[in-house]
Amino acid sequence: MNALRPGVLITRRLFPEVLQRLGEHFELRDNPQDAVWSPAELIERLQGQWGVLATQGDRIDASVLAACPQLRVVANMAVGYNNLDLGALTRHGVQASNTPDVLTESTADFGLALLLATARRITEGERYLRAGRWNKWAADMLLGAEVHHSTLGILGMGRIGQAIARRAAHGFSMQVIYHNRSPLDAATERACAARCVSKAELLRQADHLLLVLPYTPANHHAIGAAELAQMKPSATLVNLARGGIVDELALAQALQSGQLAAAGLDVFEGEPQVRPELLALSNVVLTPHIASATRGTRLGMALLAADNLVACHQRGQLLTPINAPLPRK
Ligand code: 8YV
Repeated sequence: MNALRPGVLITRRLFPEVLQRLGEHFELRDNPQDAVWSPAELIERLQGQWGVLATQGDRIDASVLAACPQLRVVANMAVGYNNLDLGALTRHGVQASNTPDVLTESTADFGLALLLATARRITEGERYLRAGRWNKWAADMLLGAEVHHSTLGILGMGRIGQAIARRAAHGFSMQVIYHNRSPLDAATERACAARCVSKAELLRQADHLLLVLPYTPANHHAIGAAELAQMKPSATLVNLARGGIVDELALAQALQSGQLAAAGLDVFEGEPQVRPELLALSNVVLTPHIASATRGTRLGMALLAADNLVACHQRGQLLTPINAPLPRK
């Protein structure tokens, strides 16, 4: 151990390029087995570390920070950072960063893919074929919902929502409506060909509703029984954001009763566990949190997280900070 080089913990198995870059600056402690650590194991491995390259499965809150007083910086390899207690980090003088931009386009591609798979019943059709049930063509077999020229509702109109809107409007001739904390400026709205509406109108008008908003306590179960009841029975719901935004039990009931046609889910409240109520349904497409999963994008995310640690060490400044902690005494 070189006493002059700060220690960095990498909580999950990452790419060799990332280890190499970090290894030029830090004493590394990594996780080549890719074990998923309990909170106590995370605390144990964080002892004496200056920084951590974390992922969205690593909860870093007041209890972790109190137990790891030497920790100065958390580089989260995700654009979402609901796994971090930002208030506690700020109070403890710990800097934190996320990975915006690098994942926008591939996540938007996946949003469209999941919407198409769900509305056009692609995975259901594949299961049907593989089960040997396809023995004749039928005019009414596996009929799905139109995607082109339909109305796409987007809840949360950040970078990913905008990239999805551009694809939907220009590639699929969809009408795009959105709801966001604040409306986009006129030029961005024009580029996305999108119109800002109330949440109630979004729910009522959307043929397909895509969720891409950040997960905060305020939007826990933002889509619950009351919201699902306002949607068209023919509608599709796609969640790319975080599982906790949707009340999954209410969703399973709506899908089961025919109150909602179909759902595409890449994220789950208790992931990697998925509710049996959802697994039992054929009108749900389920994917294991892979919206950003291309090699180029995941490598870009990991390198950006690594570069944040390097920049913080060399200049005391993160590249993509998400808090502004008071200087430590
Ligand atoms: C990541 C994501 O793959 O960036 C996010 O917020 O949800 C995904 O792109 C995942 O969170 C890795 O930590």
